[in-house]
Amino acid sequence: MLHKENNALSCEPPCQEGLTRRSFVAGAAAIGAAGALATSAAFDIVHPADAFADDNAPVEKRYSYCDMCNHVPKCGIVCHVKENRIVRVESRAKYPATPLCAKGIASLQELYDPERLLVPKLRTNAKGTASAWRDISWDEAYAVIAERLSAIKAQHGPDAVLFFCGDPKEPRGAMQRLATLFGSASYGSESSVCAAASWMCANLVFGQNSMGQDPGEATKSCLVWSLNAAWSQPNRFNGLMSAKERGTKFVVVDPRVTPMATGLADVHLQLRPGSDGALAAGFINQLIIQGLIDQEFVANWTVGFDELAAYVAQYTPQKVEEITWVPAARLIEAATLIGTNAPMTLVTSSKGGCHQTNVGNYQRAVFMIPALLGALDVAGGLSLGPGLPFDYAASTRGFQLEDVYESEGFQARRHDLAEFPVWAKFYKMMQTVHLPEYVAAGKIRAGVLLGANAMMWPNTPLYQKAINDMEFSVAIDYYERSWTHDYVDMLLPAAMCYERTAALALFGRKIFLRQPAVEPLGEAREDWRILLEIGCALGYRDECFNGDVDAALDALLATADIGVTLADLKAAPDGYDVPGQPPEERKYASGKLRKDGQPGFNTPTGKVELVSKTLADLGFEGLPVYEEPVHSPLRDNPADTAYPLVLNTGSRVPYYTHSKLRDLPWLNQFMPRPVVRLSPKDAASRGLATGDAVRVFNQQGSIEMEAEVTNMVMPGVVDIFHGWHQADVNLLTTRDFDPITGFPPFACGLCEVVKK
Ligand SMILES: Nc1nc2c(c(=O)[nH]1)N[C@H]1C(S)=C(S)[C@@H](COP(=O)(O)OP(=O)(O)OC[C@H]3O[C@@H](n4cnc5c(=O)[nH]c(N)nc54)[C@H](O)[C@@H]3O)O[C@H]1N2
Ligand SMILES: Nc1nc2c(c(=O)[nH]1)N[C@H]1C(S)=C(S)[C@@H](COP(=O)(O)OP(=O)(O)OC[C@H]3O[C@@H](n4cnc5c(=O)[nH]c(N)nc54)[C@H](O)[C@@H]3O)O[C@H]1N2
Ligand code: SF4
Ligand SMILES: [Mo]
Repeated sequence: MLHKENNALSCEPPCQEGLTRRSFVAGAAAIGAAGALATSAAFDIVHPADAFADDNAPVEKRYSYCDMCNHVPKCGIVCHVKENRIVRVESRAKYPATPLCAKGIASLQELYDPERLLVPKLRTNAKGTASAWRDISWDEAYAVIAERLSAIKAQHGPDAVLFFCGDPKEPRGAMQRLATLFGSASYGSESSVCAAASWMCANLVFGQNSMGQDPGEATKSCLVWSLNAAWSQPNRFNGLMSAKERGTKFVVVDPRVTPMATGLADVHLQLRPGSDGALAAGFINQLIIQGLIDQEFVANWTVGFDELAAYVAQYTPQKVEEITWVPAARLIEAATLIGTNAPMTLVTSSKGGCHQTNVGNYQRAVFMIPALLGALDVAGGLSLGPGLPFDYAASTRGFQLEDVYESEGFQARRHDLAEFPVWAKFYKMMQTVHLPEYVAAGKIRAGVLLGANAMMWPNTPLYQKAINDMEFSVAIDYYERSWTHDYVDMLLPAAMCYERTAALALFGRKIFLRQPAVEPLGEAREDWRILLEIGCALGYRDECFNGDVDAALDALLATADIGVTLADLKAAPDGYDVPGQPPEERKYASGKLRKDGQPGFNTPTGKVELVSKTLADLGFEGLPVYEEPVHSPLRDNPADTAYPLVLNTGSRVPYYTHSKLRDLPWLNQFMPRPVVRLSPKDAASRGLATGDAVRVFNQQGSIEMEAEVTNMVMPGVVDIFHGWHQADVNLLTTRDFDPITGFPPFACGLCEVVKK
């Protein structure tokens, strides 16, 4: 197993005995020149690179952007390059997302991490045990992939091959194109558990994907429902703080005392995780009772108001307090603050609020709030309507071959249709949470797994087994990770962000092209190139541009049909402004939101749906009804009473991204070991203090970690970050999926904590 124990790390570069700077630089240059001959062993001495750069070598500055948190868009970086090695990174001026956070600064340690995967590898022992590999050439890798995938396709059809991207967003366009070329309707991504629930709920309510919108100059109040941008999107936090300085009022809904709550909130609603549906119903009820609703908008542009009003009437502040633990007076205060400071805007989260068994209902209720207050598509509110034709991963539907995947019968072959009909209506990608079931049933037999991590799912071992049981799988990653790659047949080394081009960075109508700052180390190749070359090996040479990433990006831009070419982007290092009209307000009234040109919204009724027709037609409740989480302290379920603490997992920390970055000395020092955060009250009643070794367990599993006692967490709740292989919290999270979105309850399980 390649992975180091985190507590064995020091902040010092590894010992370089016997190696002078001169000999190292010469060796590195030779390796760079030899390119394909470089081996991973040769790079074990490189850590960190800036310790070895020749001080006298000329420095060249090259522009890039950081991908350490896989955000779209990313923070701008200036790389200081000496002899094909980056010796310094810093924030990039004239770039919309900046400055760098700790992870961005540590990106050099990731780039030159001696444990990076740098050579293609083919398994030589049985899957499911500690891996043994044989180094292979790219040509051999592609030949094996083409032979195995083609054979499985010939015998079981194209849908038996899963094309999957984990958290990395940049390769999505190339991956979906490859899947479609292969003819597989089994394309999926981490969106199965991230963000897509929120987009879908917005779409059900007002016919457009949304996660809300940050305050603009005209915004008077902002409802932040569960985002902790200070740690999950630091570049965005600056903008929110500026809005605060301009006088925007903030309500923050979060179970924890986050920097958003302390830095921004005029009112902080500290709710029990998973009880959001009751809080949202109570919030709407208050807006109605206090007469704060925009009557004109509601009368003309919504359906179902009377039913909604009748439903939420039961959610009095007192009842909401019993369910959510939010004091009644706070709820009233919060609703008044937002309802009397128009225009308001809403900010939701791709994660904190999505991971609940009730998300398909509760997030709809949250998106109804700006609609009820008339804050849709007005200055300072939530703008709607068509922007540039790119998706959030900077690809276009045209490039992904929309004509083919939308063609007759293609989507009807998807494996997830029966379980997740609402999801299937909105997304041309599988909801992949039932992967173990699809593999067990023989529906999926092979996988191209890019940046995939088995620990991202609830009940990890089931997904490890699913990957293990595939007849063939290939993973593409920066590292060998035993918890996932012990179950795959082949492992391919991916180039990191400073070594690659694709995809594009978009900020509204501004587009940035990244050009590689340095050549990839070893034999690593960029994700887009790998996917295009797999396509070539499978026989789609023309459609995959002979593996040429620049040609692919040019084609992508052509499908966007905005008159921009790759050459235009290359000539505009400070970003290319796509000419266009300034955004217009109230497009729903002028008919500019709908494809048919009629006034209204892109919903079946053409109105904002307070009762969803789509859901009602598919046999679901149309109203945003609240249901307790499947495992809840309020359910009085005898099987759960031994686990009195609410388990809130995955709240982001500033120094790690999911399962990544644990080995980087500059970051590892902040949280060297996995911790469970709990309140002083719960710690005292269990005789626990910070630093104690504890066991956290529930009906499903048990993990061991260190206690951290903190007022950040409310009594009755514990907080555990995900992605620690030595204490994987997804051994404790359950597979109780929300029936509308398919999302797992990462935020609202149950557990108990005891001293070891
Ligand atoms: N309990 C719990 N579970 C969760 C969550 C939670 O909050 N709680 N959050 C969920 C969410 S929102 C998400 S997004 C997922 C996280 O999704 P994951 O896919 O688990 O994310 P990572 O661990 O960052 O990355 C997966 C792998 O991709 C590799 N990698 C990173 N970038 C690249 C790249 O550009 N190219 C290639 N080829 N490889 C790359 C990394 O080395 C790593 O091995 O986890 C989900 N799981
Ligand atoms: N440093 C860092 N940054 C990241 C990532 C990372 O791993 N590390 N991951 C990236 C990804 S893929 C994602 S999806 C985003 C996520 O970005 P965020 O959504 O900001 O991430 P979280 O911190 O998980 O969740 C935000 C807040 O939700 C709260 N919360 C938890 N449970 C509930 C609940 O039941 N109801 C409500 N209302 N709030 C709840 C948590 O206390 C937390 O403070 O971050 C991205 N940025
Ligand atoms: S927030 Fe940090 S990790 Fe994310 S892109 Fe910016 S610098 Fe990189
Ligand atoms: Mo995510």
